[in-house]
Order: sequence, then structure tokens, then C-alpha cells
Amino acid sequence: MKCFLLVSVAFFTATGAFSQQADCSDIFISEYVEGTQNNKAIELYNPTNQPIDLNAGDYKMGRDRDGAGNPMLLPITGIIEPYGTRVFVLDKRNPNGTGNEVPVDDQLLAVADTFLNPVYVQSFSPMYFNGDDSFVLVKGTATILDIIGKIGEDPGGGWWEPGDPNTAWWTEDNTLIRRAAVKKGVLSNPGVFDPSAEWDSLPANTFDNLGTHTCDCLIPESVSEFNEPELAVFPNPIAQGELSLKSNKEIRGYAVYSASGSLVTRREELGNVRYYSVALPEAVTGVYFIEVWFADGSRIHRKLLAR
Ligand SMILES: [Ca+2]
Ligand SMILES: [Ca+2]
Ligand SMILES: [Ca+2]
Ligand SMILES: [Ca+2]
Repeated sequence: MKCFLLVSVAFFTATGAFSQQADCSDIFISEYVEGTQNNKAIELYNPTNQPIDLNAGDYKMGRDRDGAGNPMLLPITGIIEPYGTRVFVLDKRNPNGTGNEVPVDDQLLAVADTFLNPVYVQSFSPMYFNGDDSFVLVKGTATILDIIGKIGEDPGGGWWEPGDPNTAWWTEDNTLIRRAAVKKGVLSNPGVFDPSAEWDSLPANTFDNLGTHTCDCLIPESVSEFNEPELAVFPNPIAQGELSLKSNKEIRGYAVYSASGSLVTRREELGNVRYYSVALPEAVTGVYFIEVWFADGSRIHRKLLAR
């Protein structure tokens, strides 16, 4: 029996009482995919240096349908490793499905850690967000950890950047990625939801960034207990041709390659630094790969998106 959890808007619009939380201390939403058809996914990020057990912590998430003011919350399970993610995808997997049952994209099938909410029932359809439904992450019975959109508001088709003359919808047919500088979720219902404040907007059906997240919570001091090198590459997507590398191990050099494998830029001897700013040629846009090697001989590869 599914656990139904309908909580009144009065609780969700309460401010102050539950809004204290230190940076990098609990899970938040790192990516939101509202693509075409059934391509819907939510990525959660653990910004702490300890594993978090979603079941033990009583985490739940789901949508507030069309501004109803009563988010439908589905209990979630799984363990998220330190600085790791967990990807939840709408459970449409029948390859022969048609119409409302059309299966999600193969790339989503491949990257999902958990499939949720296979059957649509209007009164309890937490994962069937379609742009004008705020999405909420809750812990226990009374702690909001994050909100996309505004509970109790139907913005029309989707939320947009206030003042944008084109009013392009950010929460419908779009992928949203939390900026690296964001270190906790939105802890209380906003007066106005401005998606541009904390999110980067990518085209519909962009799935390449699911399964990893770059966050400033990962700093060398906080990962020094790891034996394996940890590397933060941010911002990603890259803005203005600049990105930063941060690690708990000494970085010796790096190389950036295009998606087709041609070398874009390379530095051999950085003098064993733990932090380095990389400048890319201005013309660089699209998908790239960076290889970083360390003083101890280990190497890490990461995918980059430049816009
Ligand atoms: Ca859609
Ligand atoms: Ca809706
Ligand atoms: Ca609407
Ligand atoms: Ca991601």
C-alpha cells in the first residue's frame, strides 16, 4: 500500500520556523528534467561527507498539482554517497507502450537509480509534473528541504524568469541544473519563484548531466579523508570560457578535448596545486571532456558543457 501524504498548504506556506539550515548539511534537488512525453527525472545531491539513507531519514518528494496547495509526497529510498547523486525517473519502461504509456528515453533508462510512480492516479501522481506543478522535497513530517516553483501557484504553462520579455518557461520542456554555488535547497515557499536565481536552463531532453553534480560544497578540506582523489569542476556548464578545478589531491596537469577527441588545451606542469582556474578559447561551445592528472599519478575524466 502506497503511503499517501497530503499536507495542508498552511504548513507549506509557514515561514521561519523550519528555515534554519547550515550550508552543505542536507540533500537538495540538483537537477530537474521535464522533457517531452514521459521523460521526467529528478536528481538529488548529497552535499555532505557522510552517506545519507533516504529511507532512514524519512525523505519524500513529489509535486503540487497545478497549484493545488497540497503536495503529493512519495517516500523515497536508497543511499546517496558523499557528494553523490541519486536519479529518480518516472516509471514508464514498457517498450511497447504508446500514448500516455510511451517509454522514457533510453538514456533515462540507463541513468536511473530508481523508477517511481508507474501508474497515473490523478489524486496521487507525485512524479507526473508537467511544468506548472511545483516540486517539493521533504524530510520527516515537517521539514521542507527544497522547492522548485511555488506551492499553491499555477503559473500557466510553467515558471519563467520574472521580467523576461519572452516569458520562456523554465519548468516545462526543459532541463534545470542547480548552480555549483547553491549549497542548500529552498527551505520555505517563495513569494515569487525566479528559476534563474539558482538554476541553469538547458534544452528539452538534455540528460547528459544526470548522475553527477558539481557543487561548491566539495572543497579540499572536506574531502581530505578520502584516499581516492576527489575533483570538483565548476561551473558546469561552463560560463564565459572559464572553469575551476578543486581537489583534495595535488593537481599536476589537465587536458581538454572536444567530443570528437581533438585537443583544445593542455597544461603539463601546474606545480601541484589543489585549486586552478582554466581558461578555454572563447569559441568553445558544446560537449567537452577534461582529463585531470594528479601528483600521485591518478587521473580523473569529466564531461563538460560549454555554452
Ligand atoms: Ca513536458
Ligand atoms: Ca500540471
Ligand atoms: Ca496551468
Ligand atoms: Ca546532474
